[in-house]
This record gives sequence, C-alpha cells and structure tokens, in this order.
Amino acid sequence: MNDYRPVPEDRFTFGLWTVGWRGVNTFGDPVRPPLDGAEAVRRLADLGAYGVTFHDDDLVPPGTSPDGREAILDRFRRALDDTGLKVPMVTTNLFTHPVFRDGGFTSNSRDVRRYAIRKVARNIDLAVSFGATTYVCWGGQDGAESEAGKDQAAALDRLREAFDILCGYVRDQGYDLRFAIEPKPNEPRGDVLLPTVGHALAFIRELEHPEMVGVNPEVGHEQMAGLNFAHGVAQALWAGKLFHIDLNGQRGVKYDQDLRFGAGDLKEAFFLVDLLERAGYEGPRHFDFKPPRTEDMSGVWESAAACMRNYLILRERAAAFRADPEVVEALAAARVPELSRSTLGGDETLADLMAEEIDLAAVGERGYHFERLDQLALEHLMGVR
Ligand code: GLT
Ligand code: MN
Ligand code: MN
Repeated sequence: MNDYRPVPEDRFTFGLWTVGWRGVNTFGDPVRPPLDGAEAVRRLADLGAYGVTFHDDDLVPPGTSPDGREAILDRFRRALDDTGLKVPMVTTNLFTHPVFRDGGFTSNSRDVRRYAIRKVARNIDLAVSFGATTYVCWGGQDGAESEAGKDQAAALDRLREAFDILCGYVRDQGYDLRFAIEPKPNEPRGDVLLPTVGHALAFIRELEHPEMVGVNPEVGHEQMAGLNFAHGVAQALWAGKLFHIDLNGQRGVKYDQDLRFGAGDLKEAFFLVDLLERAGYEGPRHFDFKPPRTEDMSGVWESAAACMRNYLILRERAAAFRADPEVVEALAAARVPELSRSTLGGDETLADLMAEEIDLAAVGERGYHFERLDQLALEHLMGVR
C-alpha cells in the first residue's frame, strides 16, 4: 500500500513566506510567531521536501546591517548543507514597503522604478549564489484602481524595459537563470497588470530576449478570474513557457485564498496533476499557500505535509485513470486521439479537402460520450475504481 510519503525526487518546494506566514490579514493581527529561515529548512526537509524558495526580505529583514546579513545567510546555508535542501527559485519583494504603493517596475514614479530594478538585480546575485535557476517576478502592486491614474501602454513599456534590462544583466554576468512571470487578476490592486497566463504569454513575445522569460502560473490566481487553470497551464506548456508553477487551492471567484493544494477545486487539481505528469514537466512542484489563521504552528506543518500528500494521491489516481482499459476505450469512443491527427493528410492539399463531401445529417447526430469519460475520471478521483 502506497503511504504517499514525499521524497526529494518528487521535487516539492515551499516558499519561506508560506509556512512562515504569520496570519495577518486586513482585519486581524498576526496569530503566529516569526519563523526562522533555518528552522523552516529543517522542518521542510523532515517532511520530505526537495527545496525552499524566498523573497529577499523573507530571509534578510530590511534594515539588517551588513554583518547581520552575513550571519543570517551563513546560518541559512548551514541548514541547507545539513539537510540537502535546494533553492531552485528566488524572488523579490516589490510590494510590502510603502515606496511600492503604486508598484515597482511600473510605478508612476521613475525613482521607484529605478530602485525596484536595483533591488532585483542585487537579489539576482544572491539567488545565483544559492544555485537558483529560476527567478519569479510577481507584479504585486503593479496595477491600478482607476483608469485615470495609470497609462496602461506606458506601464507595459516600462515593464518591458525592466525585463530587457534584467535579462541583459543576467546575460552579461553569464548566469544560468530564467525569469518566470506570475500573473494575477487583482489583489492587492483593484486590477493587476498581466492578469492571466494568456496576457503574460503575449507580453513575453514583445521582449528583447523572450527565450529567457516564461510563466509561473498559480492555481488560485487563474481561478480568481473564473478561468480553467489546467487549460492555462496546457497553453503555457504548449508554448514551452511553463518555467515554474505555484500550487495551492481556491474555491471560486473571490479573494486570493491560497488554500493548501487539493483543498480548492479538487477535480481541476486532479486534471492538473494528470497534465503535469503526462507532459513530463520536470520543474519544481512549488506550493504557494497560506496556512489559515486558525492554525497554530502544528497546523502549519500539518497543512504543508498535506499539500505534498494530496499531490501524491492525485498523481496515483491520475495514473490509475490513464491505465484503466475502460478509460482507454472511452477515450477512443470520445474521439480524443483523433484530435491529434492533422486535419490535412501529409500529401493532401486544400483542393482535396474542398472536393470532399460531408453527410451533415449523419455527422450532426454523432454523440461524443464525454459524460461517460468524465464520470470515469470522477470515479477514479473518488477512489471507487
Ligand atoms: C505573494 C503572492 C504570491 C507570489 C509570491 C512571489 S509573494 O505571497 O501572493 O502569489 O507567488 O512574489
Ligand atoms: Mn495567491
Ligand atoms: Mn504565487
């Protein structure tokens, strides 16, 4: 019997800001004590994680002296060495400090934009020193509440400028590092720039070095926009742009819930795991969740372990679905494999297609049997097959 125990080979990673989230929200004070980075590393390693990620300010609080910074980094490095935990991704906090109240790369204030680029470039050096190969960029406060206060085209110009500068920096330094843009439709701004995976993919094509930039889609962020997350990820994979992924849970179109993975739309989580595993996605399975405020520290570790456990259960359920002979037959009955056949044959021309007749009455009567297939998926997910 599979005990769904994660191992580093599963490539599960967590942001320091997830298990370290102190539970502050718009109406409530923090409910949990600060969590030391080195302690987080040890606990995550005990749970079977592969790695840990962080914002510059998660690890080294702003205002720390240069000596203090070295001491923190040494302690953190020692914990990584002791446990074997990796740092595959690092990111920057361009949202907490009041200076970023109108965003970082796209603040209307030019001095803020210049500071934001400096903050990222400095942290890229740190990221590379820890062996990170992915650098996530979440816009945070880049957005608007009113059309009057933000020139969207200018904001996109400035965003492109920032990525062109930073890609140039990475190339000049000879770093092995790629950027992953994380879309989000709203929160904390009324409307956030690059709200969905599709917007981000279109933006990347306008960059000087599009090959260095991909996406970091988050389950809940697409679902906040009412979109199908698995479809967004499928398009990112199709474009060769799934550089990283943030796994969590969300129930419906509302504020960003950041529930533990599996605790939101379970069916979409099932098809997401099915997609990632079948596509051969090799990047980290990164959990970006917020243990609810109701939990004490024991609940935090319980929910972190559950993120990994739920992924492993879904991975097993999805594999069983694909291996079921009845599913293989139902897929054929639903004509799913037929969509992978090109519409024109190899030696055919448009003229061949134009000469063809279709029996509209007969083909119009064709049923697609998707309900049977979907029910088989549900029954595998519910564990009765
Ligand atoms: C923040 C946000 C996340 C992003 C993080 C990276 S920070 O917690 O809610 O979705 O992935 O900046
Ligand atoms: Mn989120
Ligand atoms: Mn995220």
